[in-house]
Amino acid sequence: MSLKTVAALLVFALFSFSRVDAAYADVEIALSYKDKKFDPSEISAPANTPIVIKFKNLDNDAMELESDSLKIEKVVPAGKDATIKVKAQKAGRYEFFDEYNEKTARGALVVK
Ligand SMILES: [Cu+2]
Repeated sequence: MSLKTVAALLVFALFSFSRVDAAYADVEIALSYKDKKFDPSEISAPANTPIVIKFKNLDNDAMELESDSLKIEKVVPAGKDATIKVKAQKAGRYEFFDEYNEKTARGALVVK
């Protein structure tokens, strides 16, 4: 291969990778927790797209963000942030909760 061919292939490869990256870009969702409630209590995301939840625990107590269907289990101390990665999901409604206040502190991710 000539140097020109190698250069052309490299450029092509770089282009292909960046296109793949763009197609699978994560979606970022802000979610916070205060006074034992999620804010907002319902978040939404597109189907088949990896999700990054930028979470803030603004409460005075530690909490444990948990979801069986989304396979999340994360203790977040009072006043701390957490970045939570969720795999791409099919359309549906996925509940999450604070395990320390499971009955009242509930929210849902709606994927469509
Ligand atoms: Cu747990």
